[in-house]
Amino acid sequence: MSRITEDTKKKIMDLAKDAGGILLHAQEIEKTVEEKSGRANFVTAYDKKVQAFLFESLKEILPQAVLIGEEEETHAALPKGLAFIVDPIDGTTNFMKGYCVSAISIGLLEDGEPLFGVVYNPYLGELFHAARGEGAFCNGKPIHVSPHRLGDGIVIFGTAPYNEELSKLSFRYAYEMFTRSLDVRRSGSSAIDVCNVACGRAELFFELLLSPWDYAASSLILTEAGGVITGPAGEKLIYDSKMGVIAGNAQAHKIFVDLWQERGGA
Ligand code: 2AM
Ligand code: CA
Repeated sequence: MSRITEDTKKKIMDLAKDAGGILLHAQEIEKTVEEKSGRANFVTAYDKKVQAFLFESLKEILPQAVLIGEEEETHAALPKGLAFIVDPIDGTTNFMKGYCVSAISIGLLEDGEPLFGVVYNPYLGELFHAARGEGAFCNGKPIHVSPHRLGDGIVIFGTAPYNEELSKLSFRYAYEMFTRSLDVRRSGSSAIDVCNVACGRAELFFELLLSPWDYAASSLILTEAGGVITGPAGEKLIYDSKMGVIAGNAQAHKIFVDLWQERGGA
């Protein structure tokens, strides 16, 4: 039995949709862009605005939960008990460019493990959600990872543009996975990518460095959809530091992890 009520779940899902409206109506985004540390790492006034909007409501929905969001100056340590881990805009570079592939991501964790997750893509009006032990859904309909083998599948990858060494390695592994699949894709929103694997549109996703707010919600959606999500060597996901993320149906996931282990991650 989930510890959160249907009413609470609905409130969080409605909030993600309302936040999506802010993205759809955003104007003159490029004028509000600031660079954060490192390469290809941006924030817009809208990232901050959406986070403030989410935090204000989440505080009312579950006052006992700690709030952790990408756009804070300093992040609270992941506590025992309840914590929201929020990415107000996953796919900020796309958002700046008007590329229309970005999402609101809200993960709720209990004792460091995902309990509930919502990813909302306002451009397609797709709301993915999952509660631990209760399955995964897209717009209320149950979703499941694809039954297809990697050889008949699509691989989505992220390029980790903010880390030169990992970017090079990402392209090497992208080529390796390309040769074992039908083709590769790169979207710019890892939350949407993992949800696309969860609903069977692709068989595998990998990105060699992500932050907990990128996968706090989507990782639960993926596992509740019957998929497997770990670090590149098969290690358990953690939600209090950055790590690489490999998500797939069991067969596709194993092919990546086996290759990574065989090559010692090189
Ligand atoms: P963002 O758009 O919220 O920043 C694209 O490669 C994926 O990586 C997106 O999910 C993006 O999330 C995330 N990302 C971008 N910059 C990052 C950084 N410096 N560290 C970790 N993940 C990052
Ligand atoms: Ca973000």
